[in-house]
Amino acid sequence: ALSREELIRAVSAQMPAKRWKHTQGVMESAVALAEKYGADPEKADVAAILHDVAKYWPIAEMEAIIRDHNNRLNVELLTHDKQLWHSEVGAFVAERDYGVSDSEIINAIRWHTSGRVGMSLLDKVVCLADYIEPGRDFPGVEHIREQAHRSLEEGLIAGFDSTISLLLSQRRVIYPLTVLSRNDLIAQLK
Ligand code: DGI
Ligand code: FE
Ligand code: FE
Ligand code: FE
Repeated sequence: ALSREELIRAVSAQMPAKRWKHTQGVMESAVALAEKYGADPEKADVAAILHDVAKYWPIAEMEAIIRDHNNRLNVELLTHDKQLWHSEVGAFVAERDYGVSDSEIINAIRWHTSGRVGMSLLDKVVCLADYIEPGRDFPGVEHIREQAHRSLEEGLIAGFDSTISLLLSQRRVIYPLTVLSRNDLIAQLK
């Protein structure tokens, strides 16, 4: 397996400097959330390093990976927004190209954009860190940060609400799992 330094070098080489800066922010926030909420900080760190590894891959390459591995990957994603593909492909390449064998880490990468029903503790930490990392400055991020102090679930509900609101305002298609994940988090608070 690669050392952490080798992993960082390989991943950072696949993205522009601003995306690597975002990734470093997610690493910092994911480790902090893991420590606060009792997840494994080392797993949070590795998942954060790799979460956007495929973000700048050519669309055709992402599509080819999903099609060629349709026994394991969700081909239905190809009928949805291309923005949703990089997490599925990222999880696959983390395992294939970077030797990550821990299924908790693979799942946290896979579900970091949409969430899923029954998110694991590590899924929640990485998905929320992606919203609140120090470099994020979209409207409403402060509210998500405040909710993140209360609980992972409150933070993520605020995060998914902001994504869904943005998609609504832009008249874009909402991936149904994003809504199901948000509803499931509300159910978990009851
Ligand atoms: O990769 P990042 O930019 O760090 O963040 P991310 O993996 O959460 O991806 C965010 C992008 O994905 C953003 O452009 C909105 C889009 N997205 C997230 N959920 C949905 C979605 N797009 C559609 N169409 N539907 C969704 O439910
Ligand atoms: Fe992402
Ligand atoms: Fe996200
Ligand atoms: Fe990200």
